[in-house]
Amino acid sequence: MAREAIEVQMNPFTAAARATEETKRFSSPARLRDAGEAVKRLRSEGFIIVPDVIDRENVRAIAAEFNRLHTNEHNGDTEFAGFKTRRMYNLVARTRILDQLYLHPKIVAIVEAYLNDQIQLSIASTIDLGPGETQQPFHRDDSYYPMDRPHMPLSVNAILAIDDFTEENGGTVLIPRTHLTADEEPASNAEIVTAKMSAGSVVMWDGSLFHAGGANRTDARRLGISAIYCRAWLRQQENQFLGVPVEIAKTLPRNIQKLIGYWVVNNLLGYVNDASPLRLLD
Ligand SMILES: O=C(O)CCC(=O)C(=O)O
Repeated sequence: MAREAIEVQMNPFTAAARATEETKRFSSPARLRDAGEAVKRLRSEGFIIVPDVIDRENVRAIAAEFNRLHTNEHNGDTEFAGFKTRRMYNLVARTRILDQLYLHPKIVAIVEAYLNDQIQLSIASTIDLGPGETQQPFHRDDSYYPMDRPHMPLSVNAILAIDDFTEENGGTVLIPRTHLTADEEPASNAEIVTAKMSAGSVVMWDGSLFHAGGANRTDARRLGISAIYCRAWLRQQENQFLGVPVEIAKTLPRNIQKLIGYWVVNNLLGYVNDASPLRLLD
């Protein structure tokens, strides 16, 4: 047995034991290196747009799937959720059509290289802005982690555009560089950038960046799919263990099982009877 493996068994708190955690990445070292430029921009600006992540045919298939799944019951009942915005949660349990997004090699490599940590899916939801929707209040996704700001990046949101995102139809609005500040709210004269991108592209931002869904001034809907990833040792926004019934969890691809939390983190977090929770799915 390798020295490190023995050490892990003996004492999970040693440097060598902790170093073995670095093997828990979905991305190859080459992919992580390729993410370098995107990571630099995420660090400095707080957001990036990755063009053409999902091809047209798959975008059309995803649109058709949510046309089927969404009903008007999914409209919000607060200003934050949007009275004219349909949202559907717990998507891992509902459809397999988004596995291609959750584990997209480019997206996952950017998240892993940026957080430089083991990651998990915190929440996956649709955000479908209806005509006449007003702009959502600016907010930071990671506000539910009560830490002094600025702090280390904890999460990355990735929204896939199923319709083209424009200034008119409610493309996400972002306030550059606010992930680096401790401000309670954005300055009234802050620069605001709209994520203008074609369907199939993805806008990604650090969970500390101020942003909001834009106002939809068109007569068509604007559908985005949001996948928020976070460090694997944080509490997920959605409770994936209850949200995804175990009968479904057992049938998921291995990396999706890991991504929703069936994996040991930092050698000690999340095990069952001293073994990986994955064993319970086999
Ligand atoms: O739909 C968008 O563009 C962003 C929405 C958002 O940030 C949220 O609902 O928390």
